[in-house]
Amino acid sequence: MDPEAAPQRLQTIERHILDQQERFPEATGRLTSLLYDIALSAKLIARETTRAGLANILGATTGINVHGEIQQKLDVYADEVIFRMNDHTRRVCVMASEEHDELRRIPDHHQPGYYVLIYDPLDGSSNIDVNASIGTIFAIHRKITPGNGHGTEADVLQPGTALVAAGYVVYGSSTMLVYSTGAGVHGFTLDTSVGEFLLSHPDIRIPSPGKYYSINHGYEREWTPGIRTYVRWCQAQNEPDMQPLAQRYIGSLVADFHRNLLRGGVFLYPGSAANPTGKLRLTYEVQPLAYIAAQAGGYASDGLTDILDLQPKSLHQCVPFFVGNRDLVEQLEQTLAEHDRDALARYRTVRDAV
Ligand code: AHM
Ligand code: MG
Repeated sequence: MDPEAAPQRLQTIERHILDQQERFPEATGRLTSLLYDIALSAKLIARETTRAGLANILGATTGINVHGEIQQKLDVYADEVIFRMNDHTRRVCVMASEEHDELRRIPDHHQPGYYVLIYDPLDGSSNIDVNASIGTIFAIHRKITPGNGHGTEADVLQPGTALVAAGYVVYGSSTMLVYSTGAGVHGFTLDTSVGEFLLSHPDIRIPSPGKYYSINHGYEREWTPGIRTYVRWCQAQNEPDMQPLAQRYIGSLVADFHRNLLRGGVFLYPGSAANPTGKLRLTYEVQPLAYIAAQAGGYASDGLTDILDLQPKSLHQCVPFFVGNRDLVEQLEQTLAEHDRDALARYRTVRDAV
């Protein structure tokens, strides 16, 4: 074999996480190992998602999850893989998942650790049967309650500013893991022939100007005047000198977010008059993606407040979610402030109710 054909510089995710850890001389390696276990879970999930049809694993179980949605078999599989990968390592004190109403306790015969792991095991799972991209989202906090015991709700319900790390995996035309520990955003592509995530997108910055706006147009009749005005602005309806943004919406949050992160743009999942908090969940969908966006130079808001500053009230709490290039999201906040004063006040009341 020609030695010239060897790759110039290969960095595995393990090596990269270890290098990041060296920034913290006091680090014990527990976070590094936890991230590595998440990467390993992602490989197992990717193995199943890529052969979903072949393995006859497609289709729904008879289970209904806490949100009343039919669980897909792969949801259940992904949920269990992540839990079992982390329930005995002494690194995690409690877990929480989209698929479970309550916190997931570390089994009594294992010792709880120092970190809190919150995850959406397989987001966008209604896309599985049509072979569109789906994703896993994860968020990691430190335990803040005293003692070495099990984590509690207080450990799970922390603001995004307290995140230690967050990321996502997108199972698409290839499998990519994107994560941050607060020193930029780094993306890795799974090389299935060697079974390793290799650094493919170092130090991702959201490009400017943004290219896309992403919203479900099917709900247009539910939109507030502010959202209508903003979408018309994205389309440059009244701005002859502005280049319109192109519209893209898969309906799979990780995939929509990932595309906009790499190409620039804004993703919107607003509330409606009937449902002012929208659909997306703060702790395991919105906070981690807001953290990644901020680390890549972007910004995320619920229309009123920086997402990272919100104090979650409950595990499955929903908030409106607007994320992308900072200028695009700030423009949205401004438009909502001008056009949606009453709707914002109603939303604020719901959001801030204890
Ligand atoms: P899920 O957690 O049940 O998979 O639902 C979340 C998904 C997101 O991936 C996506 O952004 C959103 O639902 C799409 O919702 P809608 O079909 O209402 O536009
Ligand atoms: Mg989800």
